[in-house]
Amino acid sequence: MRSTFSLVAVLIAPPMFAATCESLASSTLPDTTITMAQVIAAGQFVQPGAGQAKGKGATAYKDLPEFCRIAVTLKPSSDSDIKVEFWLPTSNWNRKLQAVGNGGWAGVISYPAMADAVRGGYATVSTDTGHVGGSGSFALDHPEKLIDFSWRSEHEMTVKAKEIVKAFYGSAPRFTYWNGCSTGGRQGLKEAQKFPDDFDGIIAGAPANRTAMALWVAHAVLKDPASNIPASKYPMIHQAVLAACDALDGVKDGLIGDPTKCHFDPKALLCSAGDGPSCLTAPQVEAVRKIYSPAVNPRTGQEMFPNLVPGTELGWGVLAAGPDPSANIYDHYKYVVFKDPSWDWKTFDFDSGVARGERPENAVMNATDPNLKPFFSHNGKLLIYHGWADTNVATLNTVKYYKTVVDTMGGEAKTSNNIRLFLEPGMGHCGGGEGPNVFDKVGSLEQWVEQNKAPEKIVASHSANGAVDRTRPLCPYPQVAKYNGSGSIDDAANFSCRLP
Ligand SMILES: [Ca+2]
Repeated sequence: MRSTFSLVAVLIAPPMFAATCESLASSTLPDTTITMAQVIAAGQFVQPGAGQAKGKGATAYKDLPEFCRIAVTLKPSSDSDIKVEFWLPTSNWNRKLQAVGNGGWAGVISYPAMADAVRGGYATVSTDTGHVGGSGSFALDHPEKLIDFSWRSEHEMTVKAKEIVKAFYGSAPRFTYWNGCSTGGRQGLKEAQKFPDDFDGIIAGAPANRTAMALWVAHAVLKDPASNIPASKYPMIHQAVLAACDALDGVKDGLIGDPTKCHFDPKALLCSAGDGPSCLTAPQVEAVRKIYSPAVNPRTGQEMFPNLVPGTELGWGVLAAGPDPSANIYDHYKYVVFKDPSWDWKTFDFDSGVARGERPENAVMNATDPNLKPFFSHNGKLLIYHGWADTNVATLNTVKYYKTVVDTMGGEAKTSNNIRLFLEPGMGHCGGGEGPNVFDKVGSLEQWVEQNKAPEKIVASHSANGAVDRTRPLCPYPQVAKYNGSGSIDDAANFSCRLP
């Protein structure tokens, strides 16, 4: 009996592996050099490079399961030098592939995000996007490397990852997902727009898909010393905004549910005489007004880039601390748009400078194409999220993109099964902040893709000192979370998603 049972088990069990990890070193893939193929024992991964120096070495990865680690260099153009790693769990693979995105100018493999994916049972892949280091200087005189960063490395790694998965496990992934925020959000949008067949589902958080908002804020606050706003005043301004707008959503909870409804005039904080820690000088009032106002073309008066909203004040240091604009954006204009490392942001003209940025060779990073028909046609799902207190990427920029897609694709009824936007009151850039900011993005997307269960709400939590102190539903835009009128305002169960 026992031998019969064993035989049956062998016959019905699918082969776990089609190849050993080490044997994948001799795989042949186009434009690809395989530089490593080895099994990393459970808990033994050590992050190469700077991460170790920052203390992100062995301890951060000691809970990782055993996986097959494959490193390659891709050369789709003569100037390309794209590093990619594939991590394939050697047991309990969930038969899915999760590609993970980058932050800022990338220049590094996203090891922590890969680790999260492998812990969840996914095969995963990440790229450094074709250069080393977090500056945009690589793009100067290297148009092919700029293309690698903008979209080619992500697409190429995904195509190769599907091949590697098949070679190792003997079957293609049942589902393939993208998970990224900031630059990773932009990469996700670019994939949906340009390579619609790469993914079944895409998570695009706070997509940095096109902006000069950072230069607008720099011009408003940093150009004239009189307009500088000391960081010590951010909390004071924030409290004034909350006093004016917190209750507009029906609940006094320290959060502004819909900042577009908040019309706070900083003139209310004007110092009666001189300057002081709890008031703003006249030039500071004007600077704050400009932060809350969209960037406009000085010649035509046309709005060009959406503004930061009231409620973002605690994060203004990102763009307004000075003495220069945030490096991510400054680098873009130095190395990509003006191709001059000594270019001075103070000379930027919001008419000709923006037009220059829109020239095709300078706009390769933009991910603004609203035509997602090919992605929707194969039932791809795009889950976009963005914190309302984000100061790196304007939340309204994402709202604008979402609306453009909905309009282009025939209205909400026709698009809500393929694209949904979730806005998080009080959440910062990709996470953190005063509002609920931890939520199961991947699980929500998977239910949508695999069970056709579109996310009607996603419960998010906020923690302090390691304990959850508030939960709240995130709602598909344009719905917002409304208090039902009774029960704790810290319990998601007492809120419903409704149209404002
Ligand atoms: Ca509120």
